[in-house]
Parts: sequence; structure tokens; C-alpha cells
Amino acid sequence: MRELELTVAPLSLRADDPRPVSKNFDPNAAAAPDSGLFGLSSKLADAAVHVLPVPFDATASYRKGAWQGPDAIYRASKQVDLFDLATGRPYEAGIAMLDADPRVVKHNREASKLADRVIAAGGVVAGKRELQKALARVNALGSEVNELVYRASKRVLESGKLLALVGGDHSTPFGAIRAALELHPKLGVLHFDAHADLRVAYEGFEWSHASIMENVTRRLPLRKLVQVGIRDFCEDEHELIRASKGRIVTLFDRDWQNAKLEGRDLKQLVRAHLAELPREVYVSFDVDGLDPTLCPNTGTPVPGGLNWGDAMFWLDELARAKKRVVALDLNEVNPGSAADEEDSWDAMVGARLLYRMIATALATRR
Ligand SMILES: [Mn+2]
Repeated sequence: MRELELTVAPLSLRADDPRPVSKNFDPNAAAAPDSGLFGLSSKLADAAVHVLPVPFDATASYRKGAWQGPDAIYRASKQVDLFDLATGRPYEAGIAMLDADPRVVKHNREASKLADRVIAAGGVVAGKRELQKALARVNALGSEVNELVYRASKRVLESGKLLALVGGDHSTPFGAIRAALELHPKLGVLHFDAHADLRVAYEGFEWSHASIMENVTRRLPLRKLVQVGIRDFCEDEHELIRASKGRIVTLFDRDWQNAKLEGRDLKQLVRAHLAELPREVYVSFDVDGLDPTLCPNTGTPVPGGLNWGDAMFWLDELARAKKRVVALDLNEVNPGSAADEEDSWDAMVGARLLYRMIATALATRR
């Protein structure tokens, strides 16, 4: 613990989030200008939920911008209504956002520049010394980010709080999943995504957003990965799922859409899929698991996916499933060209999804 304190930047309150939960706080009013995430004034020490921003998207292969996700979600979060029909008053537990680690910001800048050159060459670096060096450096910076996220996540989890990581691209939660697994070795991962994310070092990047679950299942002792929304994957990934003998259980989007069109019992389908998970659950939500009309600027959008009602249905069933969510992440929210304004549709959806994920997780911990 002492060593962590020495190596991890202090997790201070955001400058614009200065006040404790006040008895005068009105959850029905508009967010005060000096309020924090979701218009709350929760102090980190009192908040049951710590939101960890990881503004890193160096290996984004198609459209960059997810590194701006945490800030955009923070701004849009002030528009989220706090009362929740399904779970009541999740805000009462206190939700506070940590500061982004300045080292992550710095690493993102350096790695993105180098990665762009590798991506421009299609990831083919053989015989090209400069590109090989660039690739090695991107991989090293990715490892460092993983380590920073791991240490920050472990601190939050060890204090008994709910960890909610906000990316960044989908490479960002590796350290969080590692920390959660160390403290809860039996946990399973519930993974919403358009992509299977089981590619081996996509474009040569060891820590690619497209490889997160390959890294998790190969490097970590995870027993169960349960996937939802999957509709973009290569044959190798499909084979990896098949050969996993039930360690990876995937509900392909095709089967979900067909079940809807055929009028099958969706509640039964959702419950059976969630029943594959052990009691303790880590939820990893790539926003592109949703229909792209809900995340038009995300890095690698794919037609199809869960509509808003579908996603809420899954979360409501998760809340009822007698599970315990120990940590969660939301990633790949890209505000697009609206990054500097307050009206990013992607961020509005992201902020609402984050709130509903947190509400669901808190409901499983009561
Ligand atoms: Mn993903």
C-alpha cells in the first residue's frame, strides 16, 4: 500500500467539485454551475462510486476521439435526471469523479502520434526500422497505462467502493479488470460490444482496443467471459470462442435480432445468458454495442446492435439476477466534432448509459 502511495498521483477532487453532499441538495433542480459529475456535489471520501477517467485512445484504428470521452461525459452528465424508475435514488450513495492521471494524458499524446504512422502502413513494420521502433514504443506506453490504471483501480476496489472506469478506447480497462480479478478471483466479465475484441495484437499493437478480451482471456485467470451484441469478428475470433469450451459465451447480435423478429421470449433469453455468469461480475460496455444511431461518432461503428430499450432491459435483468457487480467500465464514447461544446449526442447517450450502469451496479450491491 505504501509503495502505491509513492507511485500513484494523488486522487484529488476535481477543481470544480469542491463541496460535500449537502442537506440542501435538491435532486429535482437543474445542476448547479459549481457541481460535479451528474450535477452532484459528492466528496470522494464519502462517495460509494468512484469514476476513473482514462483519456487514452492511441490505437484507435478508424476514428480517433474517444480520449475526449471522459470530459464530454462529465459535461453532459449534468443533464441527466437523477431519479431512476428502476432503482430509485442511486445518487444518494454518492458518485464522484477522480482526476485523470496527467501521465495517461501525456502517454496518449506520444503514443497516438507514433501509432498513426504504424496504422498508415497497415501495421506492416517488417524491414522498416523506424516503424518497428514506433510500434515498440506504443506497446511500452500501453503497458504503462495498464499499470497506472491497475494501481488506481486497486486503490478504489480495496476501499470497498464501486469502480466505474470511463475510457478512452477499449484498451483502457485492462488494468481495472486485472485489479478486480485479483480481489475477486471468481468474477466473470459481462461484455457488451459490436466486436468480439478477441484479435491477437491488432495491427501489431499488443494493447489494441480490438484485443482487449484476447488479452484478458490469455493473460488473466478469467473463468468466464459472457458477450452481448457481437456482430463484427474475424474467423479466428469465432474459432477462439468455439474452442474455449464455454469459457467464452457469446450471444451474437444476429441471434438477438432473430429472437426479437421471431417473437421469442426475450426475458428468458436474457436470463439464460446472464445465468452463465458467476455471482461476482465486472461489466465492460463498449458503447458501439449499441445501435450506431446512439453513438454516431464512436471509433468503429457497426450497423445493428442493441437499441436503448434493449440495453436498459439487459441492465434491469442484471439488477434482478442475484449477482454482485464489483466494477464496470464504459468506453469508446467519442463526442466527435462537438467535443468542445455541450451538445454532443454521443456524450449525452454516454452519460445516461453510465448513470444507468452505476444505478444497476449499486442495486446489485444492496
Ligand atoms: Mn470493444
